Amino acid sequence: MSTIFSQIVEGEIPARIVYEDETTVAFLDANPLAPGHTLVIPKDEYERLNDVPDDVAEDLYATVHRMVPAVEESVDADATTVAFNNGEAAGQEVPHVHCHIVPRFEGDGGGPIHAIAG
Ligand code: IU
Repeated sequence: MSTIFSQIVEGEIPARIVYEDETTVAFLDANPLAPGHTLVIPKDEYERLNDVPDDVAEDLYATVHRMVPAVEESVDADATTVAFNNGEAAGQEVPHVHCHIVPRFEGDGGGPIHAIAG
């Protein structure tokens, strides 16, 4: 049984895909913590960052690096919180590694890491 994110990769369920290359996809979070909240995932299924091979990790980081300024620009954010919930005890709900890029705004009231909780 594939993860919900694999189903997005396969086009089996809809998502607002904002970037795609051979190994990674970025799409808008369905329940955004802020407008423009984006998730970056490897196309292949790995539960945790610990499971991701080096070459895929490089591609994943390259996509995050590319998406951060794009996300900030798209919603005129002042900053971004960029984080992985890596494992259940850290609040990871979807067992397919994903990086949150959450737009942040001056005075938005979110803490440095608590913006990602849940
Ligand atoms: P977490 O780090 O595993 O807690 O984050 C999962 C995220 O996936 C969370 O922000 C959800 O809103 C998001 N998400 C989604 O975008 N589309 C879905 O179909 C499901 C979860 I399920």
